[in-house]
Amino acid sequence: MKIERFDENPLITPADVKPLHDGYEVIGAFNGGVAKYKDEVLLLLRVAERPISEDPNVIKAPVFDPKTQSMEVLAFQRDDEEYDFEDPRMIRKKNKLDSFIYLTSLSYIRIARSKDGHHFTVDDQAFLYPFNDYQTFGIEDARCTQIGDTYYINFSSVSPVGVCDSLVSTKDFQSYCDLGNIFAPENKDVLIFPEKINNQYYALHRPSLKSIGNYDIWIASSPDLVSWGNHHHLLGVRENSWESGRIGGGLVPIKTDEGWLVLYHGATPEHRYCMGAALLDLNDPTKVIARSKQPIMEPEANYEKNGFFGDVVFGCGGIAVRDQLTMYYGVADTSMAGCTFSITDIMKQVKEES
Ligand code: MAN
Repeated sequence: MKIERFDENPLITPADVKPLHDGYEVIGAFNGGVAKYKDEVLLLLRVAERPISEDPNVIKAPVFDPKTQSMEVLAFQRDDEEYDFEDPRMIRKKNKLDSFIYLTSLSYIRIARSKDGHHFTVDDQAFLYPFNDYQTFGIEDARCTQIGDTYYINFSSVSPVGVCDSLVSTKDFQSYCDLGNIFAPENKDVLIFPEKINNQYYALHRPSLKSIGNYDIWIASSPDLVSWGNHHHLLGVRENSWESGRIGGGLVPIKTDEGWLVLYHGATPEHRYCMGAALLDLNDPTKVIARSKQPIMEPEANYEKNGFFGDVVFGCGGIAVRDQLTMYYGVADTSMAGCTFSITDIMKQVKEES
């Protein structure tokens, strides 16, 4: 697969973003949703801030209280026998390693704007900051779907009651209308299709199952973008492969003559994240026409392999113009990068390998 990574990569790094809070540092500006708005490309960045810890043996966890609009910071000793600190993203209990109890940073959504798609300026303020009790641990990984002149932005809301997927709409990227939680916990990686199909809206989603089943991609439909039903299992993880641990929707589906092209992420149980592609039927996206066996992109560049959480390429949006797809993607849970693909090349790989 021919991929042209931008010469300017990484396009946005934590050093380009000023923390909103005194005593905090920005450790990530990544996994940004993408919108074309007027004559600009907007990236809806996930900015992760954490309280600065002067002592390497002290690990801090920020928790936001939307009622008082204040942050509480909890502190843990690294040698505390009760907790596990191995994954830098989270704090877990040693006797319950399959889930976390706190995150080590708080994420929210901040907009970066660009006229040429390569050079971005990051807004001074947040666009979406935790605003309810489902978001006390943060807001993460936005995707943006334009339908008419309205932009629908969905994202993960993280709190002690789980990770759910929430939706807001905007027409100007200044103010927004809250449309509530659209998928209950645990659910992530929701991609809303950019138009109705047979009079229904469609979305891909990724329930995270605990008792049986895998981290697979499902599809649902809705009459109004808020109530979702008609759930079908769509794509499963593949054993002994680059996508054996989990898969989840990446870029908002792209309409082509041959079907809906979906770029998704797949990871190993060791959390190496690549991008894969699948083609869904234009008139019935619950039907998979083809799916690539090999990833279409793997972490190769230094900025993709090394960072806060290395070996991650994580696309949340793109812009397709004729045959060229520009993908903006998070690298190593740290920064943003950009690259281009030929849609014909992706289609060729998807169809050849199915
Ligand atoms: C995973 C990772 C983290 C994220 C949490 C909560 O562990 O994607 O980056 O903060 O889930 O969503």
